[in-house]
Amino acid sequence: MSWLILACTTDVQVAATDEAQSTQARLGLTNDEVADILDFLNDCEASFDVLDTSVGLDSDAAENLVEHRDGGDAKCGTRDDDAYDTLDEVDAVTQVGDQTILDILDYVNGGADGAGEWEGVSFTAAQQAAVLEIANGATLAELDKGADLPSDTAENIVDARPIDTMDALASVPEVGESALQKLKDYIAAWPG
Ligand SMILES: [Ca+2]
Ligand SMILES: [Ca+2]
Repeated sequence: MSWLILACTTDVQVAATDEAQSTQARLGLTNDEVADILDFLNDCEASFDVLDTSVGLDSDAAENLVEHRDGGDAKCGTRDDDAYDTLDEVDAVTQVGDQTILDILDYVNGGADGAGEWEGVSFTAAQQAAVLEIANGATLAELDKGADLPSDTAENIVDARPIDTMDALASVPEVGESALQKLKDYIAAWPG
């Protein structure tokens, strides 16, 4: 019986620690990273469209984040705004989870020099532009044979046009790490 009591006690302690730990500590973020996230979210430029489309957040999370910041008048930059003072305040917004915060961080980091990572494949700003050009301008044969994509992946890319952002490209069905890597490798060879 004693082992059971011990196990229960341990569980309670773990739960209590999780509860007390800040979101920042739990995700292992630096103070600079947290400051960047808060600055980004508190800026009126971070509209629903930016959060939903550019950052690629779940639309409910994007809507709730903007609503919280903008306050009752639903306008950013007015007196009733409720700025995000801590990462815990961000985390407490409905539908916002760890992945939401990490997605925002990715976006904020990418914004610094224009580089970014999608499905684990990193792209410089120039590579992003080139890959989007290919995604929008290459023929089906070029995508299929030239870039060596599976034919259904190539067809999905053509069907999804226009593809305006890397997030949009990464969210095309069948486009994952392998396809993005192949498109990246195809930059130098694409005749377009
Ligand atoms: Ca307001
Ligand atoms: Ca606040």
